[in-house]
Formats: sequence, C-alpha cells, structure tokens
Amino acid sequence: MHGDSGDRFELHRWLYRTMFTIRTVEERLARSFMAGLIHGACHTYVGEEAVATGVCAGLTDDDAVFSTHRGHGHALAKGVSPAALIAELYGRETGVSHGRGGSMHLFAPEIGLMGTSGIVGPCILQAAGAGYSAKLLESGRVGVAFFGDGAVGNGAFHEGLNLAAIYDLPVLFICENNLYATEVPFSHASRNPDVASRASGYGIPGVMVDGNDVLAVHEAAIEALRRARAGEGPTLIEAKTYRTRPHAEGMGLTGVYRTEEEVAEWREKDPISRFRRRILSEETMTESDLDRIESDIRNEVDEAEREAAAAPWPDGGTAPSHVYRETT
Ligand SMILES: Cc1ncc(C[n+]2csc(CCOP(=O)(O)OP(=O)(O)O)c2C)c(N)n1
Repeated sequence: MHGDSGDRFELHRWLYRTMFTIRTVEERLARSFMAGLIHGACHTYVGEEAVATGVCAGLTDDDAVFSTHRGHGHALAKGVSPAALIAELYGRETGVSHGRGGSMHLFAPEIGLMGTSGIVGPCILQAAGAGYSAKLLESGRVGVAFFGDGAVGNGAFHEGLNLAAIYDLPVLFICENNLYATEVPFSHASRNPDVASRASGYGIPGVMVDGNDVLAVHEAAIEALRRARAGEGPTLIEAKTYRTRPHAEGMGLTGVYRTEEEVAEWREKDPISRFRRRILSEETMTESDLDRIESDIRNEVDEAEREAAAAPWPDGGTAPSHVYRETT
C-alpha cells in the first residue's frame, strides 16, 4: 500500500514513478517487438497507465490481481520489476514466469499477481473466487479483476458480479473502458455505453471515474477497498480511458474504427503529463525531482533490456517445471 500514511509526497512519488515505469517499459517493448525479440503478441498499455497505478497503490502483496491480455501495466504496478517483465517477453529463464509464458502468462503469486491471460473474461470469475476464498478463510485479502469493455458482454461478467454481490465478497471489478474491443467500438457492442450503471442490476455500487486521472482512480479504489475489507461487498469501477497505441503491436494505430484526430485528442489528455502538471501545481515535487525520477527509470529499463537480451533461454529439460503448483 502506498500513501496510506497520508504522506502526499510519498503517494505522488510512487504514482508518478509507477506510471512512468509502465510507459517506458511499454515503449521499449514496442520497439523490441519490431526487432523480433518478443515471442507472441504484445498488447501495450500506453495511455491507460493511471488505472493500474491508481488501483494498485491501494493494494497489499496479499491482495490478488487477475489480469488480461493487456497486462504489463498491472504486473508492473503490482510489483513485478521491469527486468523480470522484459526477460519474460524475451522468453528467457530470468523472466517472471521463467520464460515459459510471455506477455499473457505473467505470474507472480508471491506478490499477488495471479496471472495475465489471453482469454477475455475469466479474470472476473477468478477474482470472485479469490474473494470467496478470502471470505471463507477470513484472510482480509481482496480479489481484483482488471478487464476491458470487451469483457462486459461475456457471460463471466454477469456470473462474477452476481456471485460477488450475493455473498458480499471482497472484490474490485475494474473495467478499463478504452472505447474499443480490438477494433469494435463499445457503442456497436452494447446499447448501454455506461458500464458503471450495470452495477445497479446486481445491487452493488457502480462508480464511473476519469481513467486518465490517477488520483481520481486512486480515490475510487480506496473507497472500494474500504468497503471490501469492511465486509460490505464488491464494487464495480468503470475507468474511462484510451489506448494511444494500436490494439497490439504490428497492427494499425488508426483505421476504419478510429481517426487520427481522435487519437491526437486523447494524447492531449495523457495521464502522465496531466499528473506531472498537477504535482507541480500542488508543489509536492519540483521539475528537477520529476526529471530525476524519469532519468533513473530510463537507466533502470536500459539495464533491464541489456540483462534480458543476455539472459539464458530456459533449459528444455525443465519444461514441466513452474507449470503446476508443486505440492508438498
Ligand atoms: C473469450 C475470448 N474471446 C475473444 C478473444 C479475442 N480477443 C482478444 S483481445 C480482444 C478484445 C478485447 O477488448 P477489451 O476487453 O475491451 O480489452 P482491450 O483490448 O480494449 O484492452 C478480443 C475480442 C479472446 N481473446 N477471448
């Protein structure tokens, strides 16, 4: 948990560092994808950094995050290092899943990252399951599902929200509504463009936030976490945001589904520059503090890339290791 001591400097520093780390890693991964260093698809989180960051700032390592195909930001905000993430996408033994999974199988259960996934929707059910187990075991843990607007029409959305609602489970459902599922506008996939309003159908709170405002996301998450930990049940948060890169690297940035003007408008609302302006206006940090944070992160990511490129491939003889939980 970050900033729970009420120290705004600490909170702002963590939020800025985390968002800038995600942006830097994603931009490097996009470049690495074009260079052929990444095995499998690569869906970046550029433009959406405030959502994972604002939510994860309120979580402990015991809280369980279930993520998506666009999960690098969730992994980094939950505490995976740039080095372990980059090495995983390069398929190396030093990767967070020992090079076995790649982008859509990032697992670090010791810090509550319960997996990214190539399948749209099930993370909602898994988070409800984590909430159910937390309630039975009285562990105080919270289950968190991040998912896109594309998952809202999946049956898992109904089942997960309903189950969590009837048992008052400690779960946060975070819908990252970036307006498109691949290249299908949400307005084509649903007569109701408002995801948060669906919560009332399950008798739980539904909160819509500006997903490019990290403090607004954080505030909404803190209240949802308070409810969850107090036994008051789940919350659905809809964070309105936008991805300013293609759906996946190698695909078109724009096309029939969206215009260059629209992308440019959303770049103006960039969550990182926006938070930078806020920090400067509130004087929690100075320009030179922020520049130093950025240069430290660039150096860390440079080093992470070098290490990943030099790291060994997994030994074929160990293929069955790290795949199933080893029981004692
Ligand atoms: C169950 C399932 N159906 C379809 C797909 C193909 N698919 C991959 S990404 C994607 C779009 C998902 O959109 P959204 O959930 O809004 O997330 P975003 O990509 O916008 O972050 C789809 C349909 C899939 N991976 N899984």
